[in-house]
Amino acid sequence: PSTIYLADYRPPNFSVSHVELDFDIHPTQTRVVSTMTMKRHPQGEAIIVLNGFELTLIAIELNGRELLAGEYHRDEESLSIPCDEFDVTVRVITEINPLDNKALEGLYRSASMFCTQCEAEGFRRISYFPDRPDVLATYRVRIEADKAECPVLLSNGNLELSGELDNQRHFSVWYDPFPKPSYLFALVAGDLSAQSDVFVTASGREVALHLYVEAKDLDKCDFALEALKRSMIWDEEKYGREYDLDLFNIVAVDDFNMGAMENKSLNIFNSSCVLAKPETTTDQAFQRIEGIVAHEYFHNWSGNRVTCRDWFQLSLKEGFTVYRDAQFSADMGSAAVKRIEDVALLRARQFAEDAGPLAHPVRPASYIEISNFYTLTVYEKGAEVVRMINTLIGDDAFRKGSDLYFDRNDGTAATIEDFIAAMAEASGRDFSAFMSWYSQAGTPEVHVTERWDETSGFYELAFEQRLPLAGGRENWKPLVIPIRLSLLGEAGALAIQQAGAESADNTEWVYELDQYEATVKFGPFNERPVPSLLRDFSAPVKLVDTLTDEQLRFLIARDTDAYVRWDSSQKLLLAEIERAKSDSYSLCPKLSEALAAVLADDAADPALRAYSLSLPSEALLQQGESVDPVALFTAKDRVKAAIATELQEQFRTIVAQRVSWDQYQPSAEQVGQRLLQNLALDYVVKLGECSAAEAQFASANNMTDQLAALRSLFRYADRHPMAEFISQWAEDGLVLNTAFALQASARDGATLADIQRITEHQAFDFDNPNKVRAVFGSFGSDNTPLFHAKDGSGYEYLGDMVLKIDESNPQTASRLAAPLTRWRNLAPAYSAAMKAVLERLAGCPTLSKDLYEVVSKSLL
Ligand code: B3K
Ligand code: ZN
Repeated sequence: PSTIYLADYRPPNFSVSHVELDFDIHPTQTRVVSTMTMKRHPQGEAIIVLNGFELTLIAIELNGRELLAGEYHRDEESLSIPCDEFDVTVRVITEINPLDNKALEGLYRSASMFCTQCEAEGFRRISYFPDRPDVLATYRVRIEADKAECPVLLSNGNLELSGELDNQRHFSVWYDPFPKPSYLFALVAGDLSAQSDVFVTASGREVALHLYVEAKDLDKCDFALEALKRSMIWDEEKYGREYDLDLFNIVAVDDFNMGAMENKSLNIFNSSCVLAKPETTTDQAFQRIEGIVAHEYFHNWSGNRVTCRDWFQLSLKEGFTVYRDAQFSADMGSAAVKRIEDVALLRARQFAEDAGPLAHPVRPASYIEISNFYTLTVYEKGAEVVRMINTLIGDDAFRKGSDLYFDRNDGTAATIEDFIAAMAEASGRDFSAFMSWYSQAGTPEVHVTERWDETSGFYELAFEQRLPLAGGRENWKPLVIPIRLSLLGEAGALAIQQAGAESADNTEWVYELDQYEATVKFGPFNERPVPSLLRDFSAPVKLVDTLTDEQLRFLIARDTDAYVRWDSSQKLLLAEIERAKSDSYSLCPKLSEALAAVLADDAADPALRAYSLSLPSEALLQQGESVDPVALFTAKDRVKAAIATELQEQFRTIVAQRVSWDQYQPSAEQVGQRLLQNLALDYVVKLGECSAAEAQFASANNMTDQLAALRSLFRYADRHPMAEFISQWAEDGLVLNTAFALQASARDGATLADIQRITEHQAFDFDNPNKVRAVFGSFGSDNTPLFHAKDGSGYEYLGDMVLKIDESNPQTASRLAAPLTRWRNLAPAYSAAMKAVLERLAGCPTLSKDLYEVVSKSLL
């Protein structure tokens, strides 16, 4: 497989201004006729290059004349036509087989419906086309299908025409007036029911909203439609972005590689990311659904109206849109809670990616398969970079910059430079040094040391940034790192005499570290301050400080920044897990006191209290060198048991006084309360006390409480109601997936045969990404004892499954392989066994491009 480089970007020879697409849909033989109005670029070469993959070519015409075999060149992935004219019409007739398409890219069948997924390069599986995001065309799409099988026929834009045909067939014609790249094309045909609503935009445009689902799911539509309307209002108010068509459709699909897709006016969603009702959907899923609905909607501007010049610019739309959806979720619920959840994810998973063999910059310089670059780095770190821009220039300039970016680039395919230029112009700030955030991979460390001079009262903070990769400073430029900070005294935050200190009383300041080393002097003070650093997690860095346990406990108790309070408790818990590797471990009494105080603080947000008492994830623990995952797992379990024992009275009280609501709402208030109650329940079950959990399992009126009870019992008790749960929800595929995931993460005494048994359940399906991820994704990342079994059998098993899935669905396979790429971080015994599996995969002659890239780069 060949490598594509950013540095090689060239505009296309010919672009397409308009395309007429005609689909004659039959399950195994769908005919696609594409008529493209093309124009040669002034500097373009005299050759039309079209991409195409696994297509049956029936005929090709240039300006109305059918081309003979010698008049064009065709290989596995493209078709090119020498052509020295400037304005041409190209017509291509191809045939495809949606039923056999298990890669779930291009046009495929999911249950009884036909649907498409084109980002990034799926359109080339539908027809020959310049399948690149810098070719923007208007589309008219005619769909013809069997009327009984596919009563609903949808594509982008507005419905122009529909009608009946002979042979029980019918058709509809759609026209999308907004020029778009092929990756935003969509088509859906099937037997679907819709729940509908209306939204009136700020300027008075009435937009019809439809959520299309299978009839059995009609009772799971309310929440997503409400979330959509909230997103539409929010984007008008916060970013001045109004919706631009009279129609907005969402379709729920069971077989989908990702969460959802922002096709112009026809968003297609993985059903797990849109269908919801209290009985079957957890609080976390409700919040995820709200965030994803918003994310896809926000793409209408950040992605669709302004798209990306090439796939290296992916973070231009994804980083910005993730930042926008995070701001939205913060506004809809608790900003502090949302921030902590995002930081926890970034640290656990993006930091690991950034330290592993597949580390890449937010704007990668090269790729083999672009699907492998829809990563936490491009999305989540990309969003952190946009957040830093906002922090550095302030809210007003950020909004001005955003307006300028949309105005100036509307209807075009832009680059990250275009985004930064707008932000620079709106703020008057020079971003040249900042740009290294886009080109340097790895998580920087910021080392900070304090110096306190008792006699003068001056207090200094010395900062040093260390960049992560080998090669030293000559290969790296220092980054611009905004460090939001306060200095805390006995009576609260001290006034900081620094220019630009942010808050009205000068107690908070954003320090910009833009050198390798720098020292800042504060004071004089008449007491020694405790520093509160990187408040609200103001930059995606690892802060390495020398704070004592006592200072950390002070921050837990006294800081006003929720992130710093949480982070301080996580630091103490991490240190505690380290200590718990020793058999003679016992819980540090001072930590126990600090945690007890957090738990008892009724004035604080219950969600924040719950997160402060949640142990760091295994993904976080397993970062570092020569890691022994099983030893860490055991140590974490000891800490958990010790906390359960020490704080048992408090946990029991919370469980006994549990609040429940007749009217379930996924509101911040209820979600926080359930989080805390279910955390307490989990600790109580850890002590071996099961009755409260059993009662909760049986009587819960919502999935959050039912699943929480099941999870604790399943993990820590011998008798658990898993079988009951599975039979209760036998008809609900999405709930069964959560049961599969929980079973696959079983830790005590489970065997590989148990995992295999899950895949023999009748509801399991190797072709369905949600099910495959539920079982093998959970196995690889949540089942430490079995996956990291000393004999290497867990690695072998995941390797086998990845190979099996790669035969039909390379995108999903290559993602599932991620846990196998971390061998370099592991202690020698684990490392050798994991590497052996990778080498076996590497030796497979049939690997997809996707999996080849992941495996080969992991072994480099
Ligand atoms: N843009 C899509 C991702 C498509 C991924 C294709 N491999 C979803 C999103 O980020 O909104
Ligand atoms: Zn996105």
